[in-house]
Amino acid sequence: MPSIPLVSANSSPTDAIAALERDGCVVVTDVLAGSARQAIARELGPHLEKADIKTSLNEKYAADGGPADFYPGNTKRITALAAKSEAFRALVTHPLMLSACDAILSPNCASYQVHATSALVVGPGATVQMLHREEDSFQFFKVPRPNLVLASMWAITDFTAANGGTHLVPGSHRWPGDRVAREHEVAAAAMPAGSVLLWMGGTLHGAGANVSDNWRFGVFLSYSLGWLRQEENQYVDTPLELARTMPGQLRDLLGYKMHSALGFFDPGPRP
Ligand SMILES: O=C(O)CCC(=O)C(=O)O
Repeated sequence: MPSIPLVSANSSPTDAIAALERDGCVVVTDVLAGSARQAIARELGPHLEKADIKTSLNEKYAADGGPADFYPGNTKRITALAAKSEAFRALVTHPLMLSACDAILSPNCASYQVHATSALVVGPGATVQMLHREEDSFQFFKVPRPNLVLASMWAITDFTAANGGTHLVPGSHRWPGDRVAREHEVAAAAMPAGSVLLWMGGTLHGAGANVSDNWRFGVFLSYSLGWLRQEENQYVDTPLELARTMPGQLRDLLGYKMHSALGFFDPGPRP
């Protein structure tokens, strides 16, 4: 089985970025303190309690012509995390993420933005998710695509090969579109709580099956080039009234910022 490079938060971000560019994925340990994890879990808890444990979405998607194994059951998914959790917002502007985005995305844009957010809580009995690429929404670019998206998964609980730790195919960010991953090319992200897994938008990945008795709690956060359509509609999920209360850097990253001529708006009469 291939392995996912592991670096400590104490080393320079350039080590993590070099591994990310080389292998398409990297785990950085000790990034998120216990207090921050608890705050995220506390703030998202009431939303997760109300969330469906998706059991039948695969059937629905297959009936609609979608992939048959994108939404394995026994998984809770909630989105709009920037609106739901103040502790989550600190992840969006985390220096490690900004360094990685500067290296991976900035060469292709004037500024990058949040692409999508979600809490992905994989329960016992969940089956394996199909491998996919974060950049698959951008079908008009042929694989391997230019760097469009950078993704991350923050371990709120431990991730193991048994509890649904994310599957990744190291090196697949450079593969041609018709190359299919074989079983021995897939690695499971085993990482202690407080770690963050980063992967390139072109890296094949998917949630693992959970054959343990524990829930795997991860927080997903991705970024894209500022001239692309965001995967999650941040203007709906973080409406202007809420965005106005946020620090400028966070608000800009959520998309309340122009990219060259894109995204102008009528600010209304000046006071
Ligand atoms: O939960 C995971 O580990 C990965 C989930 C994922 O890639 C997705 O739902 O698109």
